[in-house]
Amino acid sequence: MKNKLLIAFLFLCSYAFAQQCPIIPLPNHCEAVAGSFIINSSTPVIFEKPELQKEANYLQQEVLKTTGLTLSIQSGSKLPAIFLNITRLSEKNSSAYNLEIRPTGVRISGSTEQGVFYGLTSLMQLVRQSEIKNSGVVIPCWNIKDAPRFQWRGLMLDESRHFFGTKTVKNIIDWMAYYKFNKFHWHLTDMPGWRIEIKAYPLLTLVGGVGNYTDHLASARYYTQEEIREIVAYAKERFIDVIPEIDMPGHATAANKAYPAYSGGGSAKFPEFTFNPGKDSTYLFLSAILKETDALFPSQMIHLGGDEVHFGNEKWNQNEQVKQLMQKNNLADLVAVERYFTKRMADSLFVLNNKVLLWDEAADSDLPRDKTIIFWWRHDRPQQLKKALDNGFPVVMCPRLPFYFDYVQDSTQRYGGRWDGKFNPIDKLYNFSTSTLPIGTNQYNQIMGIQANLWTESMQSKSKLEYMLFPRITALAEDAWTNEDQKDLTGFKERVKGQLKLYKKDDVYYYNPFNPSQTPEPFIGSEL
Ligand code: TNX
Repeated sequence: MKNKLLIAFLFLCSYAFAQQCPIIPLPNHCEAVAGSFIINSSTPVIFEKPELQKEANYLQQEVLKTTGLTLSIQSGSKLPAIFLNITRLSEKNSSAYNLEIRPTGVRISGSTEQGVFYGLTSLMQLVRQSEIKNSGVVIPCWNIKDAPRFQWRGLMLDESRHFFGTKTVKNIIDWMAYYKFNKFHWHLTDMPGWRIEIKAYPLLTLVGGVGNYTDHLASARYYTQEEIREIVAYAKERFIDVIPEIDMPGHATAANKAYPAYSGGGSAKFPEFTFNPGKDSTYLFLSAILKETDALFPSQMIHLGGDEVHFGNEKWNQNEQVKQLMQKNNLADLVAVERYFTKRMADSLFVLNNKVLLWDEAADSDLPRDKTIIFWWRHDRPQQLKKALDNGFPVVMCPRLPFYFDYVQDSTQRYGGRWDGKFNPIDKLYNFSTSTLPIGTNQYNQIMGIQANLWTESMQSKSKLEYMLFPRITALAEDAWTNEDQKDLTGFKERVKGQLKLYKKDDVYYYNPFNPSQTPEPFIGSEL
């Protein structure tokens, strides 16, 4: 009797477990329905609005890539089939979608193409986690109604410190799409290297592209404008905007190596770190760079950095041109000079109808609220978040703890950052909550969303990059997409286990939080 009860209990448990929605980020409504749907090579994809042809084709390609099955696009309404449609959903969010899977067919609807795309992504997550049998891929039936919590679901990649190249970037974009991210912030210029081709100033890449964080003599690596266009188009097909960052007036060392005429000097630790804010020609030089950058990125936003200028602006004090600028414009100190510089550069973006994006050093600037976005990164200074919000700016949250992916994820790891001994394990990332932050009840609409930053000082190789990104990207996705009251760490961890299998299949060098010794930390020679 006891045994029978136990068996019945275990059966019920496994049933309940099987009913857990395996999708990441967890949809906001996910209900199991009896039965399953079989996708095989005779399952047609039928799109009911002509603008969905691209999405239908994307589904064909993804299914082929991951299962080997060849779906065809058909018209009509014959079942079984996968239907894609645009209809007005009750949910107002333009990224909302419904995904209904029944034994007789699959229906994905969204109010926009983007919504339909997210429905497809959820379907693909189910496909990838289902067994492929002779009859095809058998996916359980679900009724999903979903919409994102935040409109900014971002990841930043630093390619100045180390350069990874088109193939790796496309691969990251694929995973971003898989987890419903929509902003790729591309940090293309900094101290070790300048990585974006600018036709008006070829030395930026020919000279400024030489070297990286661990080898200052490494041959020049950078993206040509053609490669950038290719990556931007690839991201666009996946509803991801690419936002370039051209860091100024600090972190400018690589540019200054190429064009020393515009350098404002640096410090002993950070030589040639700044641009010269006292020279008109600096503004002309940088504006020309931004004009070419704007033409490459249809996102109509450029991140101008603006961080850590005090690391290397001490020479401004002795610079005659800066002194004159201060006198002429009544600038009391170097912070005022920095602000003057940022305002002038922001103006050259506004002329191009671009928004200016800046790190939280600009939280109390007087830039226009409707054309500026502040990135709160200094977790130890929540007042910067508060200031930005009180000043009316939209804010993207990426505090170092827990959103810096260059920080290690467990206590035994040797290569990567820490803050005061603290670091960023996946649980902490998952448990991030806005409720403890200084956000007024009427300020939540200014929070655009969340982003993690992959600074790459400690990432020389693709495997190290992947090790830092996977599986933390899943927790980030859920922070950005799923409503806070839906989150559940235990269920999340079960879902992550399903993702680790995919990483293995796809040759992704992930960190295994459940068995860290399984995938050892990649060696970073230069840090020893
Ligand atoms: C701070 S975040 C930086 C980066 C570094 C990072 C390392 C920010 C705006 N600046 O330049 O790569 O810390 O964790």
